[in-house]
Amino acid sequence: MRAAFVTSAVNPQGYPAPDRPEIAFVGRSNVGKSSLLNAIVRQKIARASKTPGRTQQINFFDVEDREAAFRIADLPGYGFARVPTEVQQTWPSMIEDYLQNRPCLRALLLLVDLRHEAQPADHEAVAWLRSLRRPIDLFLLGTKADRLAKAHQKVALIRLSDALGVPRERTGLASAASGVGLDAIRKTLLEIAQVS
Ligand SMILES: Nc1nc2c(ncn2[C@@H]2O[C@H](COP(=O)(O)OP(=O)(O)O)[C@@H](O)[C@H]2O)c(=O)[nH]1
Ligand SMILES: [Mg+2]
Repeated sequence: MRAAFVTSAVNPQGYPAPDRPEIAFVGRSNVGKSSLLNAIVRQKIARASKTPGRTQQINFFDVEDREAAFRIADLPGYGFARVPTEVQQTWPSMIEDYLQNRPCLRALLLLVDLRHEAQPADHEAVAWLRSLRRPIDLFLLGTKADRLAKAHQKVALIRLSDALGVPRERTGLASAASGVGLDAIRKTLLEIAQVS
């Protein structure tokens, strides 16, 4: 799998042409989106930030593999209290516009920290994603799995799956640090990209 940064955009005019299947990563700020993306493609393409909540644009990355080409959209994190109010108010309309109207969007990967219960912001995000005019496949990834003992990882994932109402076959463990779950995620991404 090879990946390259394409562009950052704050509105539809800035999006790349919708010329390949797109998969969006969503989740709370600091949940590990950028780190996971880097780990999946084994490259440092997304910046993992020390100042959470700063990325208020959509970052697009093209990914090529022998079997498929697709694009990952790294959406701004939600639910981080330290984001300036002004910014907090601008992201929902930008994200809503993206989710409602992006023609090549195939699936959403919702990232939730495996160590914690689903937060109110995660519940809100799921409810909101389910209220979109068009249904978009939703997958749930429990991130930073390395922080839990192996015996607890699956239990925590099932708890998140039940809490957020995402079927278990659409959930997975993820750790950028230990590599847990990465092969399964790569396989899922390729499957999504290959469905015509
Ligand atoms: N232990 C552990 N820490 C992680 C993992 N992924 C990310 N982090 C840390 O979590 C913080 C936020 O990561 P980042 O990728 O920037 O999250 P984002 O805001 O969702 O893009 C950083 O300090 C990362 O080093 C992981 O798999 N395991
Ligand atoms: Mg990030």
